[in-house]
Amino acid sequence: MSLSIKAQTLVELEKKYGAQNYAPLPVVLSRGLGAKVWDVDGKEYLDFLSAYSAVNQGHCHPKIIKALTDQAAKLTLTSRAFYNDQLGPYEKWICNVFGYERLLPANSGVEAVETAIKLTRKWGYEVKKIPQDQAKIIVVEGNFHGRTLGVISASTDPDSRTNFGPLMPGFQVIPYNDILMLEIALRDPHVAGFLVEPIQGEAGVKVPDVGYLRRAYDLCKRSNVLFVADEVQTGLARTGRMFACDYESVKPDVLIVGKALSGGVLPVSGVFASHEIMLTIKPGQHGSTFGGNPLACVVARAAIEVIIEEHLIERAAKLGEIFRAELKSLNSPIVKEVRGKGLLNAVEIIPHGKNAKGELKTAYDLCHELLDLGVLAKQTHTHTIRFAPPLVISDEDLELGLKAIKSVLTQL
Ligand code: IF1
Repeated sequence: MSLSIKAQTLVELEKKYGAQNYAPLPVVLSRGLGAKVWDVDGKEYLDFLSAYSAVNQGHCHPKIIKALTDQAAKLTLTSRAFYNDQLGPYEKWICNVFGYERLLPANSGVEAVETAIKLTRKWGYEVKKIPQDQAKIIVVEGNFHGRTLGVISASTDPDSRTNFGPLMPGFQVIPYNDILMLEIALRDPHVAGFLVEPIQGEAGVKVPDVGYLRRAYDLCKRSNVLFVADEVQTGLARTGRMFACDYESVKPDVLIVGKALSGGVLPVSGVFASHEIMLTIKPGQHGSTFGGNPLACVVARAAIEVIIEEHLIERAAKLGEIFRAELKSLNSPIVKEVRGKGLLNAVEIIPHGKNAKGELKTAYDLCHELLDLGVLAKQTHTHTIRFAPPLVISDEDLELGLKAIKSVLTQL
C-alpha cells in the first residue's frame, strides 16, 4: 500500500532530518484512543504493539490524560534539590500497592535498569562485602534491557553491541531457562545479582519453563545474590498478573518497572527494593533531573489506578487465553509456534511463499500485510511477530484483529 502525499511528506522529513536508527512500517499515525490509532489520512488501525507494552491502558486514557493536564497546569518539575507535594504520597502509595519498602523513581526503562545495576553492585560491595570492582551480575543469552552502554555490555545481540565498545565489564552470560548453568554461575562468591526478564520480550516472547523463576530465585537466596527482575515490558498486567514474577510467587529483591507505569503518556520508570538494599545509595550518589517529578507521580498513580479499576490483569489473562487458543486452532502450516502469557504473545512463522521481490516471506512481510488489513504489529527478529494489544481492547476488536491475523497466517 503506497502512502498518501501528506504521509509521504512527513516520512521524508524524518528521513531528511532524523537519525536513521529505525526502519518504521510505512504508516504515519496522528491520533490514538483505546486500542485504536488513526493515520494522517484518517485510516483506522488496531494497535497490536502498544508501543512495546507501554500503552497497556489504551491510547490517551481519559483518566491519565486528566491527571496529566491538571498537574501540568500546576507544577511539572522542581528537580530533587527541593521536596514537592506529589512524590512522597506517590512513593508511599505505590510501594504499598507493589509490596515494597522503597522506590527510586526514574524516567526511561533503561535508566531504571542501569539504576538497578548500580544498586546491585553497591549492595554487593557494602553489604555482601565483595572485593572492590570485582562484583559480577549474571545475565542470560537473548536478554534485552535497553540501549545504554552499561546494559548493551550485557547483551548477546551483535546489533546492540557492535562498534559501541569498549563495553562495561562485570557481566557473566548464561543460557536463559537453564537452572543448572545458573547454579554453577552462582558458585562465584563475587556475584552480586542475577538480572533477568521473567519472559524475554525482544528475544521473541520466550516463556521459561514453569518453575524456572522460582528455582532461580531460591538459588539466588541460597547464594546471597540479589534476584533482579526487569519487568519493564512484562509488568503492569501485560502477562495476566500485575508482574510476570507473580505467576511463581517470586518477589524480586530488586524490581524494575517502566513503560506502562505512565500508560504511555510520558517516560516514567522506577526501581523497587527493601530498606537495606535501597539505602546503600546515599545522598549525592545517584539521581536525575526529572526522576520523581510531580507530573510523573500523578500520571503514574493514575496509570496504576486504571489497571486496578478496570481489572486489566484479569482481562489480559482472559483475552490472552482466547488469542492463543484461536491461533493454535488454525493449525496453519506456516505457524511454527504460538507462545506467550496474557496479552504478551508472539507467533513464530515458517518462511513461506514469495514476497514482491520473489524472496521467501518473513515476519516483516506479514506485518506489511497486516498493516493493509488495519492491524499494526511488529516483527522481532526475522521469523517472529509479537502481538501485544492494549489490555483495554474490546472483545469485538480482539476478534477483528484475530480475523486479520488468521487471514494472513492461512494464506498459502
Ligand atoms: C527500542 C525492543 C522491546 C525492554 C525491557 C528495558 C527496556 C526495554 C525488557 C528499556 C525496552 C523497547 C526499546 C525500544 C523497543 C522496545 C523493545 F524491541 F527494543 F526490544 F520492547 F522488546 N527492559 N524495550 O523491553 O526501556 O529505555 O526503552 O524505556 O529500543 O526500539 P526504554
